[in-house]
Amino acid sequence: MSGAAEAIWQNANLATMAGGATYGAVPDGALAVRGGRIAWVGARAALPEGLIGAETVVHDAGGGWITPALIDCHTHLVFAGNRAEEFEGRLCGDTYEGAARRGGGIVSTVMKTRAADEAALLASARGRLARLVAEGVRTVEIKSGYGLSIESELKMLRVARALGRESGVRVRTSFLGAHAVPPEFAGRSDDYVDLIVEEMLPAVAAEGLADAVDAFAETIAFSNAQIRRIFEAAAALGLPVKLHADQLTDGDGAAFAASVGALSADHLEYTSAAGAQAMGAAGTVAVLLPGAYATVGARQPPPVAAFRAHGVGMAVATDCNPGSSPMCSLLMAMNLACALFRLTPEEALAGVTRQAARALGLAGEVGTLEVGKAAEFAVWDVGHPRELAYWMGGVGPRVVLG
Ligand code: DI6
Ligand code: FE
Repeated sequence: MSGAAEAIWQNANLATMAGGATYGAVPDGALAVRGGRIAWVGARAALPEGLIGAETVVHDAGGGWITPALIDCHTHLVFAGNRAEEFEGRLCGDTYEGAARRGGGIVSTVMKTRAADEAALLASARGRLARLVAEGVRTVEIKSGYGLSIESELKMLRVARALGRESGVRVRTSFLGAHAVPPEFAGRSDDYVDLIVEEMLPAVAAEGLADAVDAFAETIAFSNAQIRRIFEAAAALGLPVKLHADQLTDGDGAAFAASVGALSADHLEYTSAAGAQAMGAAGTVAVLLPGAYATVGARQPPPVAAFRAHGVGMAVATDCNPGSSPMCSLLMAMNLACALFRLTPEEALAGVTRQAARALGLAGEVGTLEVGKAAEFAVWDVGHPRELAYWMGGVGPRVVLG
């Protein structure tokens, strides 16, 4: 610690999410910021005098709660059009897989996304990002996967990067070329995997457009053997991997993700106890997506008890996408994770802070209120942090820093 802080926040309760007490709570705490980093955090009574200088701006948090800024670690934020018709169809007896098999589903969004230019994609995603930001989100993961051709995948990722630049939000991109088999490769999924490995991934990496590589392991998408090839190519390029696993069927996706050291395995409704155990041993984070669970009308929640038993960190995210989760509210995702998956409100808040940071490989940078981390936090006018998961949306933070 050297010199006075630029800013100090006090008259606040801190939910540091850094362990120790429940919520890592520090009642009547103080938080000091220097050079965009958290310089000091703790009980106000213990605040070192030297931190307050002539230039230090002292903020009054009004007795509210300060949490780390929220992190949405799984979104498909960039896409064109919407699929309200498909939603309606499901309510009249259709299924998510049925629509996909008939050329609807992901492929119908692919057609619209291919036809849209960067400006149009940017404009529609900008609105969705703004809704997340209004809830205190400062880090968002954005996947490609509605292009499924070299040019269109690059286009999506460029839009994601542009969104980060223009908004100041930390955007982490994931290349999801293996999201669906594009129509021109129907019946030739291995050839499409060749294209991903030999051309798409190298082009994406050459432009520095991906921070990670993702894939959809599912009977209607790609096999673990196909995805292994993609993940080997990712590893050769130094890119971490994550996996859409066991969403609609148990494809042994969790254990597969763990075996390749994936940062996260996501969805996981059909994951077995053995899969949860493998994830625990590997340190792979379980990303729970209750918006998708609710929207596709799934019946089996992810094995939360097994995740707890095996020490698997659980993140919570919106999965914002036009098909299975048309949701732009991370607070709503927290509420649904509690209501539908029985997470505790503390687990839900950890799921959008500390665990979400781990799922993105950003645990050293964001996700908790700890000295040295980025000074990105939100001030909430709530009496207790459990209210963030309790309200069904609508509790925006008063201030978001960072
Ligand atoms: N699983 C999902 O829930 C999303 N992608 C995936 O692999 C759905 C994407 C969509 O339906 O457009
Ligand atoms: Fe997804």
